[in-house]
Amino acid sequence: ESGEYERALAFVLANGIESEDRTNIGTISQFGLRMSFDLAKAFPLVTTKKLHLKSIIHELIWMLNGYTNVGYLQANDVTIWDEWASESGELGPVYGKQWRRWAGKPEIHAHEDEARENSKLFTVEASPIDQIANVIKEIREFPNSRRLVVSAWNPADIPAMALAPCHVMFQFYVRNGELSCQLYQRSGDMFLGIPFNIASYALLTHIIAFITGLKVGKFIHIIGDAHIYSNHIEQVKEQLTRAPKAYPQLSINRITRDVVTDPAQMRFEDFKFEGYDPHPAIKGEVAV
Ligand code: THF
Repeated sequence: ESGEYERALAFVLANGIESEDRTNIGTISQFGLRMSFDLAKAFPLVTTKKLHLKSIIHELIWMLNGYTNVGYLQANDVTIWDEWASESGELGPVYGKQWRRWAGKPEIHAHEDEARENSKLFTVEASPIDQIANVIKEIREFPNSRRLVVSAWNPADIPAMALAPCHVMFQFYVRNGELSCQLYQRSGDMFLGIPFNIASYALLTHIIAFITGLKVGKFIHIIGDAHIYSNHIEQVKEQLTRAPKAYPQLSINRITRDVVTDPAQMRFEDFKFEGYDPHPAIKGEVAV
């Protein structure tokens, strides 16, 4: 629903508690926010300031390809991860790595000894886990599953990451032929990051629905530490004077969905947004 983000933003502005933070910029913060967007109606692209859609789409394609180096982003003029990258452009084992190549070994239980004896588990053991492919397979085979979860929070890998995952995990839910998604975000930059994040997970839900032949349902966004940086307060006040407009519609341009079996095959040109008519952009510095 248009206005859902603005309500959450206004809530943090009115009720946020002044806090010091890792970046030393200072925030006002609230804990435990929830927003819900009906993807069946429209695509939740914030309208009270103009968003750079190109960055959002390329960032998601980048993650879905398992990339962790800003090279792909830079080649497409997307700079939003530059601040955290090493000289070679590396971010460490961040989202792309955990989504597509989680380096865990499945635990072998006693009752599986027999299966292990005679086959596959040995070969499976050492190979990385593709959580995205697994969740797509699970959606296809067991749409009612309560395990449609992808986790980016890998405690063993966190020390090597440029930034610990803000988007800790997401879960899909299928009912009545509709795919819904709920995200748990541990930390959310309400002015800069959150509008990007809403659009990104809405787009992810559309992509997975497209590939699995489902319609889109809801996107539910849960935020732990929801904060406004002290150097964004004026921008937020300006933004909240603006009336939300109608959201755009997304269509995915592919002749047949059967051609796409892996979301990494989606291309920038596949996504067509119609009716995005936002208020002007508002600049803000990103806290590093
Ligand atoms: N760190 C902080 N402080 N805020 C975040 O939103 C954030 N992210 C990612 C990782 N660390 C973060 C990076 N995502 C912008 C948007 C998203 C980012 C980082 C920066 C940004 O500057 N947006 C501007 C310019 C857009 C553009 O250049 O395309 C904007 O006006 O929206 C949360 O995922």
